[in-house]
Amino acid sequence: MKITGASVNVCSPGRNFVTLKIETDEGIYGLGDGTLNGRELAVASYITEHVIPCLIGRDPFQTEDIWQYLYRGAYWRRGPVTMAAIAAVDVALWDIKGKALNTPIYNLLGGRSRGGVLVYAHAHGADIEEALDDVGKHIEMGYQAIRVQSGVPGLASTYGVPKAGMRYEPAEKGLPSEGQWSTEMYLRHTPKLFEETRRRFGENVHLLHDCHHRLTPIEAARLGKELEPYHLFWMEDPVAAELQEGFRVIREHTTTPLATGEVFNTIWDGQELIQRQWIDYIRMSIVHAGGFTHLKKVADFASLYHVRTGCHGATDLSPVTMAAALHFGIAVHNFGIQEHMAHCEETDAVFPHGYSFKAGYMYPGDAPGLGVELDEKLAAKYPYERAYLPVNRKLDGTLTDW
Ligand code: EZ4
Ligand code: CO
Repeated sequence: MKITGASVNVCSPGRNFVTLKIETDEGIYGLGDGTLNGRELAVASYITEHVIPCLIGRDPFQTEDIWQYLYRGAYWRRGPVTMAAIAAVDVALWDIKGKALNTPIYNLLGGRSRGGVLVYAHAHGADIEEALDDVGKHIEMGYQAIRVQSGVPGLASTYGVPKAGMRYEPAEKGLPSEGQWSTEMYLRHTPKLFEETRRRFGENVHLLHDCHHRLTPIEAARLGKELEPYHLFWMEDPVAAELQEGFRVIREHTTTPLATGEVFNTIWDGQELIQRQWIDYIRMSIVHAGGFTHLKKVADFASLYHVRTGCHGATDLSPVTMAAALHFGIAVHNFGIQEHMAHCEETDAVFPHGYSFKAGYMYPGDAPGLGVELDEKLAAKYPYERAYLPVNRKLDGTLTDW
């Protein structure tokens, strides 16, 4: 089999997505997601201008060799743009492989290690009451694991909480909006949020929380300690993780489990975190970390150190990545949990898919390959619209992590 052509689709059914389609001489094609929130066109251009010309004529079954060719062959290694482009190619090739062999991708990754993929949903509210009502709604929907975020008294906006009456979608059209941040206010508020959540819902639901890279190690250590009575499934991204050693301080002070890595691109971003057992869950995703070929190696490495997977799965990871994550999650032995932030109706219509949700678990479906389509006609009705993630400032105006 030979690759005969490839094209990049950029569309915006509710939000922007970058999708690669690779075609072969046998009429089989594959899809890959290359969406990088707020930087979509950089990946689209990287793939179109620099990657597609090198793919034509290659055997799509050679996923390892093509991965190495794109990674080592670029000379300029790693980084979110490069790794999202490589992921788009890698996932499209695995989709082709599955379709050609007439089997779902999970069978090529080791088969089923479990019956379903445990997912967690997002609950949020402007204050604790609203957040708790949202937790209740998600429990009614069948979720067994729920991330809880709430507005912080005194701050005009907070990560993870939508504007009144809107769906939560971090990227917004137009230039970046500016959020406000106060660590003091956040640290005073957050233990109360979880105290109230446990009081209302008891111990029979997994609770998660995302600090979104905003604390210093010693601040995160304090929060982790104060959250211990509420037995979180994890505390996510307590600190920005460029400095992996920052996690050592947190780890020395608290038994609250730690998760990080949604912004990592390769194992080299989190190798020490895993090897030193400073984290419990690695959040790298298929789209931002080089596809199945790289993420499988990350998971196998992590398994040696009791670290489980907890892949990023916000709405900026397209249904193509969601399907990929479910094949991955059902197959890898050290799977932990999968994030599930449901897409809007427009997105689901543009990407018809076979995966499903039932009673807290998701299932990849049994279609050959990924089990996701791209309706190109419908996608054309939603042209790209420039959008950015917010930036964040402390109360005195200092730019800080968002
Ligand atoms: O801010 O996907 O855990 N989920 C997250 C997300 C990220 C966005 C960034 O594009 O942190 O909401
Ligand atoms: Co996060």
